[in-house]
Amino acid sequence: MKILVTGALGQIGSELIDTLTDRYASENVFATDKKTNNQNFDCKFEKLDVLNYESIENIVTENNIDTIYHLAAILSAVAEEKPRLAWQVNMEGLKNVLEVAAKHDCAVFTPSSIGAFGPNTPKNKTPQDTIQRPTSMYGVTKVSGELLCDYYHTKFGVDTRGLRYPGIISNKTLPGGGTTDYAVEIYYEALKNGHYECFLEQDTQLDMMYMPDAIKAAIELMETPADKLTHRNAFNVTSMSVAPRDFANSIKEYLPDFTVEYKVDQTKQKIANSWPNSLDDSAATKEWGWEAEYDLDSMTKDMLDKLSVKLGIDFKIKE
Ligand code: NAD
Ligand code: AKB
Repeated sequence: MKILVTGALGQIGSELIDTLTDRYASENVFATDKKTNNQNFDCKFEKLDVLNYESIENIVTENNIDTIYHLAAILSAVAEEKPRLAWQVNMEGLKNVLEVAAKHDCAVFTPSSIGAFGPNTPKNKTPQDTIQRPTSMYGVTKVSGELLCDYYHTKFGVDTRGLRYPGIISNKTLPGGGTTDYAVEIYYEALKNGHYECFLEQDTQLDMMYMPDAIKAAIELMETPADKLTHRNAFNVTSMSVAPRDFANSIKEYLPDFTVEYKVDQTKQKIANSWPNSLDDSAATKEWGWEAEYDLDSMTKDMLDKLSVKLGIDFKIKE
């Protein structure tokens, strides 16, 4: 397997690269991003703008790439500020990757999101196949991307696969401008300042997942034999359905003096309100054995442990 990753310096890419190089060997992984800042991957890295078709094609042909993890994208909050840019990067970028994949016989992994659902989607236990009429530009690009990936599979035979990721929590790279970013920031601020100003209302219920589960899901899906898959683009996956208040309470178990204030950002709240409360991920379980490892408490312990080391803060979990 020879793997190209786009958007590799982002929240997911920066951790996916480490797993891919461990699993498939450094010489088989090629990391790229539009940015070039201080990456220290154990594999080749090159600057690549996914809006440049020729550059993608050159990397694919020169390195015999057969699998592309396409992560370059504009996330929901930034997309709402810059909708034209979001359409361009999320749709043109994806189309370029799919075209190269069709021409050079590459498999493609593209994340979708809970953002691919909208206000008239069933809110609780949102089914795999249901109404998708998102109202944010991010959601418009995500549902269009799912359809485009399906199209390239049925029309051109490209092995496209995807996951509808929930909000992802991690401790290596900060998130890139989404509606669920609060769920990462809250851990940093709890350790640094003992206080967090949350931009969503305390009872805004959304699906979330810890990064190790997000990476595991991507790799497991890509390694599943094709004949097992009915829903390629894209599978509902989730680990927990939680609100800011739940994160606050989970952190207080280990930092009892932690406080949270709610200063709502109306744009982000509106996006969050249009997304499901909880996903039904049984199709992923049935078709390729998906199962999350982390729940809120085990994630909180690991986040506080790892972040305290990273931030140089004297803190130990008391069991
Ligand atoms: P991120 O914003 O952290 O990283 C995206 C990366 O793409 C950045 O490093 C950025 O420099 C790069 N990029 C932007 N424009 C580019 C371009 N034109 N060419 C090349 N690179 C470009 O995003 P992420 O959280 O790592 O998300 C990766 C994918 O997963 C996206 O499709 C996102 O929609 C999806 N997703 C993420 C989450 C989450 O919570 N992180 C949840 C659901 C879905
Ligand atoms: C965002 O908030 O934009 C992402 C997502 C859930 O797609 N984290």
